[in-house]
This record gives sequence, C-alpha cells and structure tokens, in this order.
Amino acid sequence: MTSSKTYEERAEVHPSPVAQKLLRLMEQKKTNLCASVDLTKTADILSLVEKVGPNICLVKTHMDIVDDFSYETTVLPLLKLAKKYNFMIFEDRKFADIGNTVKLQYKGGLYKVAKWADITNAHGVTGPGIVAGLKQAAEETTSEPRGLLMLAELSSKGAIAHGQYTKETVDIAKTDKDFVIGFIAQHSMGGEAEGFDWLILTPGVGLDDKGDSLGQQYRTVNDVISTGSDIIIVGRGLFGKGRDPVVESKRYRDAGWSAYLNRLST
Ligand code: 5FU
Repeated sequence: MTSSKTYEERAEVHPSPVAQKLLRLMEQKKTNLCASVDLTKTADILSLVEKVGPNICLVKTHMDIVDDFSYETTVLPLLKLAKKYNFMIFEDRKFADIGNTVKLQYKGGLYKVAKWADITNAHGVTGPGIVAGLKQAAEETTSEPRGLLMLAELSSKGAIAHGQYTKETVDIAKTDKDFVIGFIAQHSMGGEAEGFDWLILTPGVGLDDKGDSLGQQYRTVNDVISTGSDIIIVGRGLFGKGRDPVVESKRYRDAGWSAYLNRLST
C-alpha cells in the first residue's frame, strides 16, 4: 500500500523528529529529490551541492570515497550549505556488523557519522542488535535527532535482499519505532495497519538510462513513486557526463513532485 496522505499530514503525526523535519521541508520546498553526490573530491561535491541545493530535500553522501575528507573542510561546509538551502544529510554507510561494532563505527573512526549526518542506514543481516547499537551511538554522540533506514531491497541486478530477507528486515525495523524511520527499498513496505509510517527512499532512478555496466538498474520516477517511494535518490542522472546538474535537478524535482501529486489524487 502506498501512502495517500500528504507529506505535511504525515509530518504532523510522525513519531520521529528527523522524519517530521524531512517531511515538512519536502512539502515547503516542493521536492522529494535526494541528490546522491558520489564524487571523490570535496571541492567537486560542494560545487555540485551549490547547483542542486535549491531543488533537493536531502543530500546522500558516501564519505569513504572522498579522497580529501576532513570534518573541517568537507563536513562543515556541507552543513553550511544544508542550512543555506534547507536540506538534510544522509550518509549511505550501510552498516552491517554486530551491535557493538557498528556502535563504534557510527560514533568514531575517521568519519564520525553520528556527529553530522541526520540519517544513516544499515543492513538487517546481523539482526536487531544493529539497531540498538546504532541508537546508543547516536544518543551518546549528540542531542540532535538521528534516524535510521533499513536496507530492505536493493536496486542492483541479482540482489539477494527480497522475499523472506526483506520481510525479516521489516520485522527488525519494528523493534524501534522512533529511531527507524523507514527503508531503502523499491516498493512500499506496508506497516500502516500496525501504526508505522515508514519513509521509502529509492535509489536506482533514471529518466534517460536503463542501468550501468556494473549491475545498477534504473526505474523511472513515475514507476517508483507509484509503487510507494517517498523520496527518489538520483546520482549520475544529475551529474553524469554531459549533464547539467542545475537543469537535471529541476527536471527530476518536477517529475518527482508531479508523480507525488498524481499519487495523492488517485
Ligand atoms: F541501497 C542502494 C541501492 O540499492 N542502490 C543504489 O544505487 C544504494 N544505492 C546508492 O544510490 C549507490 O551507492 C549510489 O550512491 C546511488 C545511486 O547512484 P546512481 O548514480 O543514481 O546510480
């Protein structure tokens, strides 16, 4: 089932302050576009974010691909841009270890993700201890609200996250209604009947390509929004070779918003 409520209506009653803030800013800015800024130099990331900032609700990062990463020169300027353009930050870290280890990984190391990312994500493969470990790390690091997405389905060809695996990941998400705000998935994960309002964030979205040579598969904006996605995640569709990120971010934003309005009216 896909949500027939507006983002604003969902924001008003959502148990997570992170989800509330995100849903509200989506409604204000009229965008459900998340930019996946998969570039390896800080200057390139910041320059891309300057271009797409007005059109997005969320920036998704992979900080472990950034050659010149530092908190001061990469994260702080990104946080400034987040304020300037009113978007939130999602580090696509894909944690996948036992609770105690992910707690250390989320709080510490080089990236200290819990310190600056509003949202991060985790695989369910190790069981519900992963949620508890990440939540403890967030609470011990900051008083700012943090949210977790579980990886329920993947966009790549041959991915083994489906069927029983997806179902059990959803069961893990149910263990923490406040901290787990939703899923990385290709479809709605239900939950409404049990009082859950999960956000569905969907990567593998492209209007011009069908995929890449390494197994990525793209679906259209209409396709993913009509099957339950709340936020479209777009990377190379915005900044790939020959593309103008200003033009493309406007194009994906318009497509995402009209698919959302269409969903509300059907
Ligand atoms: F969980 C997932 C998934 O199932 N597919 C993905 O593509 C995450 N991703 C990420 O979304 C991936 O790591 C990239 O950062 C991004 C998609 O980038 P693209 O350039 O739009 O293909």
